[in-house]
Amino acid sequence: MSRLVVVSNRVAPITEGEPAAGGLAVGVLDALRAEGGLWFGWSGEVATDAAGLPNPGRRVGNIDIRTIDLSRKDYDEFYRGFANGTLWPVLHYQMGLSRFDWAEFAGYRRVNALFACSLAGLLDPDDMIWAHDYHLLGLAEALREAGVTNRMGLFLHTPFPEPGVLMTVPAHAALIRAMAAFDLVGFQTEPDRTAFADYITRQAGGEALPGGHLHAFGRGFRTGVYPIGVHVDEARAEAELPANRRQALRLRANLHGRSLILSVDRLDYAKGLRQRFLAFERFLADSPAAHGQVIFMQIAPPSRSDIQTYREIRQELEGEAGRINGRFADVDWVPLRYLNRSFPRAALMPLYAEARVGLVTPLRDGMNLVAKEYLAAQDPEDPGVLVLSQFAGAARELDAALIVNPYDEAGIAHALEQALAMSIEERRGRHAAALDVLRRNSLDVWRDRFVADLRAG
Ligand code: ADQ
Repeated sequence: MSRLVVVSNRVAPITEGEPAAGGLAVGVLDALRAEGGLWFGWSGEVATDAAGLPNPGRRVGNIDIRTIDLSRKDYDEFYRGFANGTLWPVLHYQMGLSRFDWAEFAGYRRVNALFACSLAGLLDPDDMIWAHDYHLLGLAEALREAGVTNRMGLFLHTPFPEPGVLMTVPAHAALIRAMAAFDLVGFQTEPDRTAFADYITRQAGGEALPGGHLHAFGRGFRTGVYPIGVHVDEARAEAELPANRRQALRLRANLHGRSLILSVDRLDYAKGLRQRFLAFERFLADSPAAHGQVIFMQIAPPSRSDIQTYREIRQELEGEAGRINGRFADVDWVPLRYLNRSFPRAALMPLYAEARVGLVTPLRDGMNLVAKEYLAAQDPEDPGVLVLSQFAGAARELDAALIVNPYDEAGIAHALEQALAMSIEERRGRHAAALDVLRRNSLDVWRDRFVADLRAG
């Protein structure tokens, strides 16, 4: 059987026997552990003498790991610049936060070509290449230019926006042409796939054929929908494991029987944290009976903090948290706890299980694994309620959640009231329905379907 070669921007620092952090890392590791293979990507190091040559390899279990370093210019133009300053906001419909610079786009293409050239020397003829996410939209095109003819697939973890939104990126045509060099392009949801196909047919003169096949730029390729999932039973087992529950037990003791609303996100403007804080303020204003009875805890470790918009959102949230607490806190109750820190994934699961409400309200999200982890971690006999943004990919599957518009403060406030008052019968019913979906679309199913489709051609 052909070897699986996974390419992602970062190779997660993994240690044998320990779980990986983050959605992409968990999914990728899982895919590789199942049949072994090679994981290739950026080391995370910015080196002054980066020559694009792979660093010495290492092996973890049945996985070979190869990395390259980036230069400061690569990092600035590719990572901070086009990938996270231009593409990320547009992919999340936040065009106002996007900036564009042709030099940065050239840097993006240069780093994709650097990945391709370094990887080409490590490939066997029948290796199957699986690229991940918005950093590597140009990888297949660059590999083909380097003479590589292997099968190549891309899975996009983010949303894919409608053509009119994508076209706010001046380099949109070159980007789409590059994506069409893959043999298989996978999306989280059908609307994402349709938006891409719309661009191909309406803007690129291409043709859509049955079965997700597209024809454009003189070649045929396939698209598909592969919603990423979680290991359902593992999440519940982690939630129950005494070794993971230290923080959760401290939290429970400190809640004194109050109900907990919990949100967990990377600190990112696409996650809708500011709007969520304002919705919680609205809830407190509308529900005096909840004062002293409910605590909202937001866990949000900083990410990409060398990008200006990320520094701004952090400052803004600190201001809002202080203001809301100043307005409502009492001598023995602080309504909003804002934690700017990360937790080991295993410790998150028992925290989810403590929460009466999981509040997940991104403005846009490819999938949102926190929503799925929250449900998977619940005690089925006494489960909490998920309040979920209609603009998270997960909302396509989880209609058993209370679905809200993340821009509607009053609507979220109302959903919080409804969740906190929900009967145990209704909570059990919704939770059981959601778990059925999570099991059907587990992380294993995601991996197996993508790999099978890529292999099938
Ligand atoms: P993210 O934007 O990072 O992922 P998400 O899907 O929620 O968002 O995954 C975050 C992962 O990181 C979860 O597994 C969560 O447990 C973990 N995490 C979050 N906050 C944490 C904290 N404070 N401490 C420790 N761990 C934390 C991108 C896309 C998503 C898509 C995933 C996977 O933006 O839309 O669902 O990839 O495809």
